[in-house]
Amino acid sequence: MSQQNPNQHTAQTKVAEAIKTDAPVREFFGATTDNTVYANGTHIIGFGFDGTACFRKGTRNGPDGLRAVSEDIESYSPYLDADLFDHAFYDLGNLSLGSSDDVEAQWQHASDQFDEIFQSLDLQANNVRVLTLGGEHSISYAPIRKYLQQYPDLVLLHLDAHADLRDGFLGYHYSHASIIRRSLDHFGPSHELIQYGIRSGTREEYQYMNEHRTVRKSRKDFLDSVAAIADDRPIYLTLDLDYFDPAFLPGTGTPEPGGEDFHSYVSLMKLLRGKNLVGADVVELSPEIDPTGNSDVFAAKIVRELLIILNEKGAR
Ligand SMILES: [Mn+2]
Repeated sequence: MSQQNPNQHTAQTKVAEAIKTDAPVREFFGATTDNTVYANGTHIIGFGFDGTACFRKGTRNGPDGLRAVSEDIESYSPYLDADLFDHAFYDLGNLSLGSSDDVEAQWQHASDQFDEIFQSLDLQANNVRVLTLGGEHSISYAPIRKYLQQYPDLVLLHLDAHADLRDGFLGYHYSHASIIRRSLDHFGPSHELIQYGIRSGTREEYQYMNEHRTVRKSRKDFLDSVAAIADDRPIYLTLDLDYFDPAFLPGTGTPEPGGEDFHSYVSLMKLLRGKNLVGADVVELSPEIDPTGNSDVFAAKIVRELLIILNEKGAR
């Protein structure tokens, strides 16, 4: 089944060029792929990097794994009673890792490319939303930093099994285990961090979360916190797929038992729909770890719901 988005040419105000990305193997859900950033549009970009992964790799193929299964799942979401094809969205392809064998150089190359595309672009004025697909969690650094710079009152929602607050890990300053810590380096006085799903970390990470009250410890507390965010306050979601229980989504590098299910995610999406979600990333899908392919399908549906919500913001 090949899907085509009938609305793919409706939002045509070009605001930036993204000419240097590698072309995607397949576009996501029939999105337009002409390496152009459009005003009032949601843009997918792949950052398939797994260099600092400590346990099991394979997230390098996450973006293309998602694109591959997107052809075979419905564009209509019964949870939101909305169709992905109600609005235009774009697939900018995959950032290039460059030609170096050094993993830090690869990460830097692709991060620089992300910066190059979006650096001079005012996301807010042009109503441009970016959904970055990983890759391991370290890839979120460039998009989160960009969003923190653009939105001085941004709420960073962090869904993950891991606290990711280490000050570097296994010698990597920008490790997948440090991504939230590195994001905090760019926090201003009105930024806010809300973490949920965390069930693994060091004593120091837990001390930090408890002291700064960043972590929500029950689903109800978490959903209440999201509901309490002012409707127009910008929200960025960074979603590590190991947030979900490995029984549902085993295809991830660092699985932790005791995770969330799809229904709790739907509850969050219904809440976020009434809020001002401005960008997101979905990371840590490793297609090769789950040969059944179920994890890819699960993750593609996670991305579909997010895309629908981001798209609706463009339609306002
Ligand atoms: Mn994690």
